[in-house]
Amino acid sequence: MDRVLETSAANCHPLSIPDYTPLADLRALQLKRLQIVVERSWNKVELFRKRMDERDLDPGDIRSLDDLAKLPFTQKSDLRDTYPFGLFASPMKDVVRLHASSGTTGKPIVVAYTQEDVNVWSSVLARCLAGCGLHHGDIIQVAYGYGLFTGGLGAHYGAEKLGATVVPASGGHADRQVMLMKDFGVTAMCCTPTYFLHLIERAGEMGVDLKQLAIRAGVFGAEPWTDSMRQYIEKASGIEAFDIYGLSEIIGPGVACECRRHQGLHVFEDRFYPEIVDPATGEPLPEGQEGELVLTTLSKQAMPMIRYRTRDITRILPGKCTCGRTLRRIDRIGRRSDDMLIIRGVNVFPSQVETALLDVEGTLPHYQIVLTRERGLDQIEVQVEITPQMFEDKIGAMQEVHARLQKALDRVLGIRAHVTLVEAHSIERSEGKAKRIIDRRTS
Ligand code: DLL
Repeated sequence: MDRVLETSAANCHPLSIPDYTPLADLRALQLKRLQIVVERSWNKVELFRKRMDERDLDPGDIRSLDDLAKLPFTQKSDLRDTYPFGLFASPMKDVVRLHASSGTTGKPIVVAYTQEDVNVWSSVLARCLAGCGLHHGDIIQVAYGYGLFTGGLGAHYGAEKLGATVVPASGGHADRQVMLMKDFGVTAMCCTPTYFLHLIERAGEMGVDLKQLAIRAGVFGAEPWTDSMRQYIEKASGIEAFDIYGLSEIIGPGVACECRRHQGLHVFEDRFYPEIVDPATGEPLPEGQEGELVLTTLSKQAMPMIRYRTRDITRILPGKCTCGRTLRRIDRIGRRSDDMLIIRGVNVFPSQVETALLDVEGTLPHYQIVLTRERGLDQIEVQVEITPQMFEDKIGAMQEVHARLQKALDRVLGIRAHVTLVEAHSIERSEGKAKRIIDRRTS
C-alpha cells in the first residue's frame, strides 16, 4: 500500500501544483479572478446587475478581497426563480453541459458549463484524487449516479484527467459493483458513504473479503457523514476513507477534499472562494468560528455564482495543514442550517444521532429518524439496526444495547428519543444520498 505522504509541490502530481501556491500569490490570483468574475456577472446576468445597482455598486468597487463582503448574496431561490437558464452568463451555444439537482419541491435547479468550465472541474477533481494518494495506474470505480446528478460524470472526468483507469459503474446493482471491484482489481471507489456501507454488507454476504482486494481508498461525499462512520468503514473494509465536498450550484464534487493527513477538507480556493457567515444575519465570521459556508466561483464562465449561500454549516480551520498545501481547510460538514429538527423546542441534528449510535457496540450504521406527532406533541423515534449475532442472542444482551443507546442519545440530544432496535437489513439501503428522516407529522 502506498503510504508515502507528499509534503511539497516538488513531489506532488503535476496537476496539484496550484495546491502549494505561496499565499501572497494565491491571494493576488484570487483578487484578479474575483474582479473578472464580478465584471462578467455584472455584464451578463440581469439579476446580479440589478442587485449591484440597488447597492450602488459597480465592478470597480472590488479593489480587495475584503470588498467581497459588499456584494449581494445569491441563494437557491434565485436559481428556482430564474428557472431554467436565467442565471447563465454564456450563450447556450457555448454551453457544453447541463446538470440539474432535484430539490425537495417542484422543479430542479439547473447548472451549466462551458468547455473551459468542464476542464476546470476535471482538474479540481483530479487534484482531489491526487490528494487522496491516487495517481496514474489506479483503477477507480465511480459508483455515484451518472446523469443529471453531478457526482458520476464529475468524478469520471476527474479520474480520467488524473490518468487513472475509470470503471463507470454508476449507482445501483450492488452485487455487480462487488464483482467489478474484485475482478477488475479496483484500487479506489467513489460513491456516497452510505452506499459504500451497503457494498461492505453485500460483499460480506457474497463471501468477498474487501480487505483481501486491491481496493485501498474511498472518496466519499454528497451527504453528511461522521468521523465515527469513517472509522467503521475503514475497520470493516481496510481502505482509507476520504471526505469530498461539493454542490451543483458551484460546480459539483470537487469544491473541497481531504488530503492524506485527514485534518479537514482543503478548499480549491484558486477556483472557489470560501467565506463563513452568521446564518441568521449574513455577517462574515472570523476564521475558526462555525457558521454557514458561502462560496464564490472565481473562474466559472457559464454560470458564475457570487456569494452563494450553501446552507452548509462548517468553519475555516485555523493554521496550516502539515501536508504543505497552502489551501485553507474547512471542517467536515456535519449539518445544514436547514436540516435542523426542532423537537419540542430542542434543536436536533441527524449527525448527533449517528455519532451516538456508532459509539455503542452491537449496532450497525444503518438508522432512521422517524418523527410523529401525538396529541400535538412531536415525538422522535430512532430506529437502529443491530448485528445478527445481537438479534439472535439472549434478550438480556439486546436490553443492554437498548439501555446503552438510550443513554447515549439522551446525552447528545437533550430530549427523550424512543429507541427501537430493528433486525439487520430492515432499513432500506440507499444507492445515493441516504434518507435519514421520515417525517410523519401532519400539521
Ligand atoms: O452532492 C455533489 C457531490 C457529488 C459532492 C459527489 C460530493 C461527491 P448536490 O446534489 O447539489 O451536489 O448536493 C449538494 O450535498 O450542499 C451538502 O449539503 C451535501 N454534501 C455534499 N458533499 C458533502 C460532504 C453534490 N462531503 C449538497 N459532507 C451540499 C456533507 C455534503 N455534506
